[in-house]
Amino acid sequence: MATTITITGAGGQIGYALLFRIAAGDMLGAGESVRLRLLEIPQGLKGAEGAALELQDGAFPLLEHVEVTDDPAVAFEGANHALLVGARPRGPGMERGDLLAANAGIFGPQGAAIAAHAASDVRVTVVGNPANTNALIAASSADGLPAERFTALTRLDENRARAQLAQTLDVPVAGIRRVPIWGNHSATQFPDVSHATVDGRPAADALAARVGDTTAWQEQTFIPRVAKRGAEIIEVRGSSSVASAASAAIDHVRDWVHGTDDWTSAGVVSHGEYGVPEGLICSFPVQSIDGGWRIVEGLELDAWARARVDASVAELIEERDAVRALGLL
Ligand code: NAX
Repeated sequence: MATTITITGAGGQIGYALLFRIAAGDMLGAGESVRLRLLEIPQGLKGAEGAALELQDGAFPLLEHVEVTDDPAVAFEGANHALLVGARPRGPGMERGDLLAANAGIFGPQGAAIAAHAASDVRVTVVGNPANTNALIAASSADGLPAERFTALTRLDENRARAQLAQTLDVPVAGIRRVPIWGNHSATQFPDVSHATVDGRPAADALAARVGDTTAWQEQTFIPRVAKRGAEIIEVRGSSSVASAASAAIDHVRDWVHGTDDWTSAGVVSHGEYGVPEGLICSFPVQSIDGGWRIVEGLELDAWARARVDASVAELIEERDAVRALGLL
């Protein structure tokens, strides 16, 4: 039977980059037929309808059906996967509280609609920003669904970090593993190279040979480059990251379904691991085992790394508390 995938914000930029790769089988595999449900707000419907026409013209062998709607109840009906991409961007003069409130007004009702209408095995990937807190709001509104089914995308950050490390070491990115993202998908994120491997061997010595003082390099070069890569893309390209974001979302869902043979990164619910308050959706090093994300436990964090993780977690706590103060959580 075909897998039903709901994509919100499907008429937008990332939606356009995602849909064709999903239809081509890049996300679930070449043997899996898919049914796509595209959810938009009324202003975005034309964009989604246009994409649906092009999907039809792609004659994708794995694509069984496409439906476009602005009704969440219809969009999430029977969904096995929900990619929540549509979000309210920060407008002129908008304070952070306004942004959180506007997005709570989207992700709360969507979480409730997922709980009411989606398949019992539904897995939710939140891409729309602020992704971690949006995922928290959706999970909190989804009565009867375990919070473990709600994740926030931090795979783009990890892919960027692995690519930067590969470039610094002058090795192919495929050999670089274990560069987890800790914390929030924001400028406070902590991309952590301390456990990185190249072709299965620790990268620390090779890195020190290239950059000298590894901590100074991380502080001055690596972390700002990764954390501000979105802004760099906007500056160079003239618009935000789209294809790389869609590709990371595909990586995330594919690994969630098919498993990983090493660590990756995802925003998942904390059960108190590494002292992160229970219930927050925080990015951790994770592995996908038997269809679920497991946080990699027992890693050493030195005082410098600990402070980085704590700063990003503090931001997640602030976002949660701001939404709570508005009575939206
Ligand atoms: P676009 O503005 O091109 O598309 C967003 C679409 O969402 C629009 O078509 C809009 O009509 C729709 N939408 C808005 N509210 C909706 C609702 N309630 N239900 C359904 N659809 C709704 O933005 P795009 O470039 O596609 O980016 C989408 C989101 O991804 C943004 O929030 C962006 O900040 C976020 N990103 C997240 C990344 C991550 O790694 N987690 C990286 C890329 C990106 O910045």
